[in-house]
Amino acid sequence: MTQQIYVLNGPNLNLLGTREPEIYGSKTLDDIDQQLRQAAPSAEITFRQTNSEGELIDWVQEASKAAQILIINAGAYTHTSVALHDALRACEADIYEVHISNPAAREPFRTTNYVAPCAKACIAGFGARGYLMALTAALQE
Ligand code: CA2
Repeated sequence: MTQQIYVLNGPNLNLLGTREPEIYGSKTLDDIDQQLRQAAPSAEITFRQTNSEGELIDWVQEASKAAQILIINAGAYTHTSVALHDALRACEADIYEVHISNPAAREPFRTTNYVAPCAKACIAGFGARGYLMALTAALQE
């Protein structure tokens, strides 16, 4: 059976590679998408970004039905969204949380995390490489 993998990205991550390279690096979301597809050619990868909380929740619900693995960088919704937390709790896919930066080492408001309690594992602070690390680790589970 072909592995179905969803990679969901939250608000402002469409700006990756265009601003704040000292925090988020120079890779774009398209670069990351390509890198993951090259690393797992036999998997079916659905890679998306949205700035909308409701759309992100809709996609988590979709992933629950369609995928075995969900890799999610929820951006700032990580720190604010109880609704996202509830959707992730109900999600049947294995959830891997990714952050490009290490939120725990930044502003205090980034230490609240509504995603982590729902995740099997979290990778943070390794830059864009964290996505590939999460994918590789998830495929070895
Ligand atoms: O480090 C991460 O991956 C974050 O999820 C990124 C979020 C931030 O709110 C989280 O605390 C940690 C912000 C994404 C904004 O991305 C930008 C990229 C380039 C330029 C501006 C924003």
